[in-house]
Amino acid sequence: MPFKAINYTLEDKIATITLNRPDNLNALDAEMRREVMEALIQAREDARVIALTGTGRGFCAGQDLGDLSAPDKVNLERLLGEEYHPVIMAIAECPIPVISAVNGVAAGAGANLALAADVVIAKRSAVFLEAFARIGLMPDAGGTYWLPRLVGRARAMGMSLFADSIPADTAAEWGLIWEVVEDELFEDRTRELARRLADGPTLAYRATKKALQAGWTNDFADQLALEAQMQSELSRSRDFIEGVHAFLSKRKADFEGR
Ligand code: LHQ
Repeated sequence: MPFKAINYTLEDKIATITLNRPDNLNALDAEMRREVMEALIQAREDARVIALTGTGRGFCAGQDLGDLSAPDKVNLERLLGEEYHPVIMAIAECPIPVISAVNGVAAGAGANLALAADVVIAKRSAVFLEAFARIGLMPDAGGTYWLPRLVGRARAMGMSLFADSIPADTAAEWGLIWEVVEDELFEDRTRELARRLADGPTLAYRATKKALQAGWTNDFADQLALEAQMQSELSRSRDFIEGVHAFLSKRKADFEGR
């Protein structure tokens, strides 16, 4: 598929989407949003895991501000609803795991794009900033949803109001992200985690994502019922039978995602 603003590669069931406008820290323009969406749809068919990363020293600097020369004339509700939300939802509801491999600064909608993924890892030199207040806006693209859930109200509020850069180490300490990786080991570690997920029990991962998401709003009894129902479905999968047999035979399971 010919992409311009991103690169898309598929290697042994690992799809990698690389934001590729390094001169402006991979800021999101309309073309990039469209291409990321197309690549996510493609990857869901092709792969068992998706890695999202960026070229150069940035992961993503959020909205391309160069496209907002008359900011007050832009219909932001339409822009967000039609061009950002489908991408964010496609990541959050993706049936296969999505890893954000944050290779550098992640700002504004770029930070929140990263946070929509299931696993977020970052180079030690990377930073996260809810840059919105710097330009007179509030967090969008899912920020007001994820931030308090991930780091609690105090830190969510601080990140949003002060709009300071949060180093990757602090982000991990706060629970904003899963892991910090030394810069020189970053690509290898991304591949290693992607490999593990691609070899993992795809159906169980899909159910885990759904159940964890439902848990934000369900009460405890409903959540227990949901777990029992989904677990019962998984118990009829080939992967469950294989997992138990592999354990009893002391060998690595060969999960097929069925
Ligand atoms: C950029 C950008 C950028 C264009 C760096 N655009 N060129 C959604 C819907 C609609 C409207 C509004 O909002 C949203 C959601 C949002 O995402 S709003 C938030 C938008 N993002 C920002 O406000 C972040 C803007 N960028 C920055 O604050 C800095 O660039 C950060 C802190 C990310 C990095 O700082 P530095 O490491 O010092 O790099 P730099 O500022 O020198 O940037 C490098 C180049 O990238 C530079 O271009 P140049 O030609 O001078 O080398 C920047 O102009 C360009 N760039 N972000 N969002």
